[in-house]
Amino acid sequence: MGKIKVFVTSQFPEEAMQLLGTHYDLVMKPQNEQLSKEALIQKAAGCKAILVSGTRIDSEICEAIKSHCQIITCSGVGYDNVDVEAATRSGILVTHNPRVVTDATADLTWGLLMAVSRRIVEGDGFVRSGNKQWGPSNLLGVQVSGKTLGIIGAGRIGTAVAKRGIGFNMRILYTGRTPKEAFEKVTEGAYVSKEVLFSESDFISVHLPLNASTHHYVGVEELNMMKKHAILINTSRGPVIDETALISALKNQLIGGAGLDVFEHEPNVNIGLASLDNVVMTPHIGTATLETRIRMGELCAQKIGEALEGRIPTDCLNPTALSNRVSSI
Ligand code: 8YV
Repeated sequence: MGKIKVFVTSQFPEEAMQLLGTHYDLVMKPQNEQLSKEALIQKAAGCKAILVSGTRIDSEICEAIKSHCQIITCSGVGYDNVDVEAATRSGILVTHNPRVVTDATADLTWGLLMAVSRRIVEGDGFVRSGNKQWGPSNLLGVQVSGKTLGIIGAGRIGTAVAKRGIGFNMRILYTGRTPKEAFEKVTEGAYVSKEVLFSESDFISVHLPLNASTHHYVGVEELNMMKKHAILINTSRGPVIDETALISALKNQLIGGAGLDVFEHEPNVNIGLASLDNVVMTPHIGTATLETRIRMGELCAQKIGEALEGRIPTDCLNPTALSNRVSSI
């Protein structure tokens, strides 16, 4: 019998693809092409698993693939692109990778924070342009050390970002639904209201999953609370910030700047952001280190194997889906 077919929606580094390819017959979604729902269903036909990175898997797709697909494995920690309830109804297990993404994403968060606060991208352009007007008042940025860092979402990545702030002698504030003892133990951070965090922080980093309660968590009201030189960083999900409100606040210099790795309608980026010097942007590369991406591939291969052996895979979001599995699989 040939290898089991697995549908892969995004090209991972060669090492990860080779590893996956030793176990499975990989069916690739055409890269940089918006596949229609019907075309995706057709491409995924006969595949016992789907390895997904951002591609939307809705209830219609779940219903169409349930006769052969046993698991949808999300390459990262976020799974807002998958209708998990629909997958459960269709008997399809869904997994994600909540731990492997932490350090790479926290590192990039700090990369954006430093790039915005110390105007590194502007400085690079300044040097490359051959501008000779160097001097003590040139490209003045915002001091990071000793300032206040506000963390929205005290999960693994928010905690890792805060721990890095300790090295900069920062005062750590955090907010969220409830206080997190584990976060406070390793960061000495103080749990405060959303209002206090937005009004007292010099740097705010957002680490929220995307769902109905976090959509536009940062809007006009929150941006108006921020200090004039405060900097907002988002490496979580674009729609947690009202991008139109953010552009207005940046243009009107209500806040100091923004570092963004995710966008409300990515890969389409609001042209209003591209025209601003006080914004540094990257194309959703929070986990884009070779080590992390290879490990993500390894973990997805492991979880596919667990599911196809009839077990509940590690980091499964919907184990009850097993009881709804189509008997013909
Ligand atoms: C991307 C992420 O899924 O972990 C997440 O939720 O957004 C990232 O890991 C990954 O980089 C593939 O695009």
